[in-house]
Amino acid sequence: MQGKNMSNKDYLSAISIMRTSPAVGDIHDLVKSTKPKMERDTAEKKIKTCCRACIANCGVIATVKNGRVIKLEGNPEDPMSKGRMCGKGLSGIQALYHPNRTKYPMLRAGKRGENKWRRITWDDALEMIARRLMDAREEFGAESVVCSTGGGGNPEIWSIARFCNVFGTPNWFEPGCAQCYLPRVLAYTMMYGGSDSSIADSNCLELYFPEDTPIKTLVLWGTDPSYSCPASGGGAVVDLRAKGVKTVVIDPRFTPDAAKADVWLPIRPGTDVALMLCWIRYIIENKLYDEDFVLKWTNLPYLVDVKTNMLLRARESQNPEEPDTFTVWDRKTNSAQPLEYPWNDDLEPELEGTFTIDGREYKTGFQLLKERAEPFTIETAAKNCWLDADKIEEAILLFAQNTPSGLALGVATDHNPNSMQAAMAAATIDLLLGNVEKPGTLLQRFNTSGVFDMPNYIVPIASRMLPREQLKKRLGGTEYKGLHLWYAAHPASILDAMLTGEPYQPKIWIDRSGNKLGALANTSEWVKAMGKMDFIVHMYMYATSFSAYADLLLPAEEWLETNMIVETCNTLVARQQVTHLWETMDETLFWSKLAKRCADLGHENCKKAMDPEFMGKDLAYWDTMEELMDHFTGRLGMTWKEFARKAPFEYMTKDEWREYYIYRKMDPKTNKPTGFDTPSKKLEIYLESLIPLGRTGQPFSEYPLPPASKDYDPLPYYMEPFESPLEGSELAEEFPLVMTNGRLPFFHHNTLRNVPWLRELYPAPEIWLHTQAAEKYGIADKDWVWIESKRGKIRALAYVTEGINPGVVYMERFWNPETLNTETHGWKEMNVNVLSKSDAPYNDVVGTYTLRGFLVKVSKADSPPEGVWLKPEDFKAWLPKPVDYTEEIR
Ligand SMILES: Nc1nc2c(c(=O)[nH]1)N[C@H]1C(S)=C(S)[C@@H](COP(=O)(O)OP(=O)(O)OC[C@H]3O[C@@H](n4cnc5c(=O)[nH]c(N)nc54)[C@H](O)[C@@H]3O)O[C@H]1N2
Ligand SMILES: Nc1nc2c(c(=O)[nH]1)N[C@H]1C(S)=C(S)[C@@H](COP(=O)(O)OP(=O)(O)OC[C@H]3O[C@@H](n4cnc5c(=O)[nH]c(N)nc54)[C@H](O)[C@@H]3O)O[C@H]1N2
Ligand code: SF4
Ligand SMILES: [Mo]
Repeated sequence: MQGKNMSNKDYLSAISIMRTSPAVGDIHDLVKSTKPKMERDTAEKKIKTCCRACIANCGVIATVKNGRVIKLEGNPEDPMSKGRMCGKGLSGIQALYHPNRTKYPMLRAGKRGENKWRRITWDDALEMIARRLMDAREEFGAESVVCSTGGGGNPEIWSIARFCNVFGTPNWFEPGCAQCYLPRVLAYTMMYGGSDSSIADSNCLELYFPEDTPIKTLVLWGTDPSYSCPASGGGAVVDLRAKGVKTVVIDPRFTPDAAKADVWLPIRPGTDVALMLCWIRYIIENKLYDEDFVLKWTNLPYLVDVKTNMLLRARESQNPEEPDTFTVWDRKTNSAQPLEYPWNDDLEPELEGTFTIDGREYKTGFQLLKERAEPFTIETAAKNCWLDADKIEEAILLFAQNTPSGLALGVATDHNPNSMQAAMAAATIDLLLGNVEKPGTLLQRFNTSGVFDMPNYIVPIASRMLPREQLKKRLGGTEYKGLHLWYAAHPASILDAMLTGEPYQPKIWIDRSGNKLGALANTSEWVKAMGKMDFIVHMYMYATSFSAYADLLLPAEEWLETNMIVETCNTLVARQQVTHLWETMDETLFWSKLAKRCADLGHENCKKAMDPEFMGKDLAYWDTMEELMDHFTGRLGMTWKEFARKAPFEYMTKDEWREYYIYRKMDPKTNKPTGFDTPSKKLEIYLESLIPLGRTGQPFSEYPLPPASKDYDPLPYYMEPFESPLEGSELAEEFPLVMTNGRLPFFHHNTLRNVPWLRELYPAPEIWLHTQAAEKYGIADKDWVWIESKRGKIRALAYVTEGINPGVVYMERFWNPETLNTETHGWKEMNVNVLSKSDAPYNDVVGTYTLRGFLVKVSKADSPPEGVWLKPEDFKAWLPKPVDYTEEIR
């Protein structure tokens, strides 16, 4: 039978193992368990695990009685959270036993959006998905299958990339990636080769040792650890401040961290690179950088051909252990000279200058950086970024003179098209000061356990299995080659393809995350795009707005049901199944089972993925999570079970683990210092490697790819937000305010919006409005407000405050599970992503669109949106009902 003509029902009847289905039900009226109650051991057990209600992994002790989790508390053995937990983590029990959990695979029984579902077996569900995939592959090509996942920092993220590689589609994405963390990882990886500076992503590990870290100044740039990682990084910042560490906060809002800061710069959203270039200019002009370090350990003295933007090489290395030899301008001989790695005391390289060699013009990298920063004086930055000039100077001086210091860069700058340049500029600021691998600085390469092939990511991606011709079809993969670092496609290019059929039409969408309609920019367009799909699968813990438009729902495990190995500083932790409910499944296991089904249906690469010999270090697919875990714990000489019994434990002492100055260690193979993990072994502030990346995808893509439409720029540049509020902007006449977002301490992305005690604390999203703006638009505190952009209109509750830059408004993402069964499906009422912008311009290297820093207008509304819950008693319906069977694990 031809796939395109088949309905879900046809697919089900095509599956011979179809069982009689129970009655059709409402999405909230999921089938009650029929399993009998078991005899129970009534003793209380304490199980050491770790939380995953956000991307930190705080140590947890779970108390279990009768197979039920009855208490969660922090584990003081955890070196980062030190026994703290936040409200989201502590809500784990309400999330786990939520009455609306998706308990079994559920197939759509009515029309899309009608919300009628019937229970099917996992066997039937897998068979149906596999047949759909195989048919689509045959008819339209494997690239017509799009997969997506979620959760920024999800250690199982590669399980989806792996499945896509094995199945043959280049199209998987995450609403993070280009919008979260990838720009920072890419910049710090390419420029330094060690950790980046994101606190919320569990980096900046030096901060967790308040007892002896010498750090004196910490800059929190577009990050708010008090909300984004309260129990880990947020706690660390509190401990450091108590010890006298000074902080600078660069955030349009007076956040809890801003309230405690020594200097607060309430920046205009989207203008960070202008301010960063100003810091760079000031540091250079006032010689606040570490000159000796910059000369010896960065590539800034190397000569750059101004026509090609490439560094002048005296010799290309034939030995992979040795870097190329670059050229400097020697002051002593007034001539270009090769500089052998690492240094030559006989030379006196110029840091600044323009030179002519054989009629061609060359400049040092430093000279080019200086010229790039030249227009960004303190005064222009103050004007452009809506800041006070004196405060900017005070912040720079604190950072540059009260040292050691470090700049922690958050996700704010990943949320606009200037993303990659912001990460490059932030790294530059730290590196100019030599803030790297010294005690008291943030950029470090502390030791690791060696359990993982890639830090904290467990599933091998098997990238070689994606055929070259398929890789070339990756949507957005030619233009935004930075995405190949994570083997990912470009969300906005996927959206375009779904809507227009260009360059081809995606047909199937499998998503394993919360609510893409809350996370992706310009929600209404995504809803339209969903309408163009033949088949949509949603795997999650409960139904969300996304589920309303899906065809098949799969039950995912809550974190208290999952197993995972986690590395926290010098400690290894087991996130372990504390209980297991209904027929929920781990995402990683789902992809494994699906690959097996495709193999059974004759998919050659899926068959190969079952063969341990063929797969080698990419691992053959596993049948249980324990089998997968055993592989990695085997590296420590233990089974997963033994590991889980022992964890958490220190795999090396803290002092051994916290090793500084890795770059100076002698490499026995070359008898030279190890250097940094970059092609030149120097810090590549002049990021020449962006040029070959843009032209070929190397070193990240598996195969060379056609060039992007233009070369990427090796130095950071500033781009004014496309929707600019500055004078002369026509759009600003109608939409005068700049909208931005940031985290709330109550929810992780779109999760937990249905947890009674969290919604009681924060029933509806607030829009932060400056008192001046409130007065101008006739809005009082606690009024309902309409907020409108070019793309849509939503409501929120006014929070009128002095604590925000007067031209800026702020609101977090929100969706309303209580209106899931209405025609809004919960995404239309108060979701800031109805307003955000998914179309161009995009970041040139990674394709970032605009989640923060677009224009809106506000007006008073008469009432809240219909049907939303606001009173504490409303949320009672979501309290756990202790009737369902829960399985005892041990
Ligand atoms: N306007 C606006 N939009 C935004 C943002 C913003 O600030 N403003 N933020 C953006 C950012 S930074 C991001 S990252 C995206 C997030 O957007 P999504 O990634 O779509 O968000 P969720 O899926 O809700 O994220 C949580 C998911 O991760 C899963 N998860 C977490 N840990 C694990 C794990 O260990 N294993 C498995 N299998 N699953 C896990 C959770 O179950 C849940 O499904 O939203 C983006 N959208
Ligand atoms: N509670 C909770 N914790 C989370 C998450 C969650 O959803 N909820 N998500 C996790 C994920 S995936 C991520 S990426 C991290 C992110 O965590 P962080 O990196 O700490 O980032 P945010 O808290 O999103 O944003 C930081 C601050 O940026 C400010 N801001 C907004 N626009 C701008 C701007 O243009 N420039 C500057 N300089 N600042 C701006 C906001 O006001 C906000 O206070 O949090 C993680 N932790
Ligand atoms: S910060 Fe809160 S939600 Fe995140 S891992 Fe820690 S306890 Fe869990
Ligand atoms: Mo993120």
